[in-house]
Amino acid sequence: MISRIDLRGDALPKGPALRDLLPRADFDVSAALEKVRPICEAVHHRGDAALIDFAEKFDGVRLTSVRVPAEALTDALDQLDPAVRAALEESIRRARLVHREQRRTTHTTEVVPGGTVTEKWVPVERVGLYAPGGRSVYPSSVIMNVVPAQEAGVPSIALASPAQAEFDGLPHPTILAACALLGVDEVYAAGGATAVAMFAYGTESCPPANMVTGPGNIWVAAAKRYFTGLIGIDSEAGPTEIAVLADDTADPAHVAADLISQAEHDPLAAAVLVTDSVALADAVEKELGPQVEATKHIEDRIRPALAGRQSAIVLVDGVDEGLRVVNAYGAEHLEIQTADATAVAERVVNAGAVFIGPWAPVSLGDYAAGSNHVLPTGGCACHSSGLSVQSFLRGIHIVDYTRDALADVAHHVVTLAEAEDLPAHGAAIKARFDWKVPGQ
Ligand code: HSO
Ligand code: ZN
Repeated sequence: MISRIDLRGDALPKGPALRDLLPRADFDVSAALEKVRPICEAVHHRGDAALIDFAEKFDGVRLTSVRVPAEALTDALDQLDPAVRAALEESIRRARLVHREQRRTTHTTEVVPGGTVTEKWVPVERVGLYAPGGRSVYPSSVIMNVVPAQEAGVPSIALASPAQAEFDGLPHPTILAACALLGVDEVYAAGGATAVAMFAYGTESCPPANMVTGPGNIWVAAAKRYFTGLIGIDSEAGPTEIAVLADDTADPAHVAADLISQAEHDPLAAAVLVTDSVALADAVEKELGPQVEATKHIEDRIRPALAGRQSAIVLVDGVDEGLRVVNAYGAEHLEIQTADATAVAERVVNAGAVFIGPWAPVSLGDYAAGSNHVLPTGGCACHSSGLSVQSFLRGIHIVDYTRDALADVAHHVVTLAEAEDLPAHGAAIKARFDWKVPGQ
């Protein structure tokens, strides 16, 4: 069901070649780009009318309005199962605890007497959040997007999620209820690339946003790439990934359950076990069979995900070699299930989020650890972080120099301007000192 990659002994390459040996899903965003272009153009030119036509075509329902009426949000919350409501509230509470501490304070550096640089953190003014529908209706992702935006102080937050034919063209009721719980009242029924285009360009009913965040399929990722430069994005999220670094102290039943938990998302989801224990590899593989049988999304997602080229059991000589592998892979989620897991986790440098030991499975982080579950995929953990308050802030440098402080450094500025053959830069300094630059 799952392939093996044997990187024991000399099979483990020393340098960057290692990354090429590791499994990864085919997720070709550039190929999808051409397909989303006409959709984005139609939304640009025809606004709401295009959104309504696309909802009919893709979601099978004719909308009377793209904006979701306020009563639909309160109705959804009233009808929400109380246990689901309690779980969402606890998830929100924990996420707020963590994200609140990510706020940044304004900081002033006195570079020289009379010369200061202040870094002021300003939230993005308007953000459009996307919550998928269809295969993945995740109110938890609404929380993971809204909470950091709110804690960052974003003044205008709107959310889009696909129209659902079975709910009269409204987004899924649990998505609406999550919005109501979070105090987000500006919600649109728009899906995939059309939703990203709606936020990027704005339409009659939806003002444009400065930034779009949120998970989605390849069309959402392609639309985000299409608009890069016009709007900010979080990341081009690809299929979810779990890597587990485990030794013979790990419980194979737990490791198998955790691998399956993320394979459940998508046939392209990646489940990777890195271990120095052949006994554990065999035991996990044995566990996978009955555990997969006992769960729900077997044929459409879990089996293809585990059997796909993106998933594997990787055999290594020891935990040190395993660390090299997981650092080269840069998993979205990385579990450390080894002896002294805390010390091993300290040596991880590339991962979206790290889960330490037997009591911190990825599912906990998906819903209720307090951590964010919008994380870099496809190896992007090597250069990017998950969604946080920081994602919604801009740091603005404010430069404040007195005459004396400028005079003090003027000759250096003029010298560098001349070295770069930009004399007008130097002239802007000289003009302030009657063309006589002190120190020259
Ligand atoms: N594991 C997904 C998030 C999620 N899981 C939502 C359940 N619902 C990507 O981090
Ligand atoms: Zn998940």
